[in-house]
Amino acid sequence: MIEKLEQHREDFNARITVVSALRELKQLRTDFLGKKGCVSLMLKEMRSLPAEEKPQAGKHINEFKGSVESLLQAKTLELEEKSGQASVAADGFDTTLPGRGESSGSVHPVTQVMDEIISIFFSLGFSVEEGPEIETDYYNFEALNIPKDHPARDMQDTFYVNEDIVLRTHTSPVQIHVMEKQQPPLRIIAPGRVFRCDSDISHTPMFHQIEGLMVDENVSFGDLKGVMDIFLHEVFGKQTRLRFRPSFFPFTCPSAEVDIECVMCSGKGCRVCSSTGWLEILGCGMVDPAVFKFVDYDSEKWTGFAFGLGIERIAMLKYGINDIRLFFENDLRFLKQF
Ligand code: 2NL
Repeated sequence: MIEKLEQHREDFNARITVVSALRELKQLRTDFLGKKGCVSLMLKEMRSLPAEEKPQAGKHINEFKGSVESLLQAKTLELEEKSGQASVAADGFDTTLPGRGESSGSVHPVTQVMDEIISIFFSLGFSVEEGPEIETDYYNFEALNIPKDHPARDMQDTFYVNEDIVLRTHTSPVQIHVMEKQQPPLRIIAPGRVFRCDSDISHTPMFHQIEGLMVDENVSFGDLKGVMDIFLHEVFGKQTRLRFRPSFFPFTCPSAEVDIECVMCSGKGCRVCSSTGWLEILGCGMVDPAVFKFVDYDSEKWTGFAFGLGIERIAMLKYGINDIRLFFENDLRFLKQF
């Protein structure tokens, strides 16, 4: 037994002197101190020794075990120190390299503009309402006074799920739902995704819209102009000139489109504004009494204004982006600039 122990000791000493990596050291520990290592084996063999030899053998084995443990520990320290000095440990892991670090995310430009617009209207007393992206024909068209033969319902523009169900083409249905449930006075905005079957440099089949609605006694076109004025000057700067142009929407009367002085050329005329000096920003108007009839509001008592705008278009003008599709390609080099 003693002889065998000495053999193991020699073996261990020979092996530990040539160890040069922590991985090899681990193997050495397993071979000597592991469950099936030689120390365990010797302790097992000890049981078959005559009773009077057992204490002596046990003492030697334990002493050997202790010395193996302390030698392994010393070697571990030595190797760890060396790996620090040499930068690269024998197993190829450089403990002194700087970490890869976490790159922080950024808020999507469309979300940033959306948040900014929401906070402007919030300060004017509007609250945010949301609704489903899949709608019935009634809420998306019928209740907005868009009759069956209107061009806006054309298959080319609308994604039909079936004859009666569509992907909403604007967020107006949200306002119809709210008016059905709530009596005036009302001041709401409805931000969200909308869908139209269209795709080119300035159209994507999904984009974001914010619509707004205010209904009360004596709400006038002057109120609409005042609110649009505050809103657009807040987004594009106090010095930006605005103009209201007569327009048409089935759900408002009278209707207008609002232009701002071109942000690229300050009204001098350039490619972005097609040499007109003006950029179309939003559509708005006084809610058509026909819409109020659908939601059972008394249009003798209540009047209201509504407006709608595309977020991506605002973001493109604000940041000078010339292709709407960039917003949805998810190229981080693009997205991180905002
Ligand atoms: C545009 C024009 C507009 C509305 C949206 C609206 C909603 C209800 C009643 C009446 Cl519930 N009107 N919304 C009104 C005028 C214009 O959007 O060019 N959007 C991108």
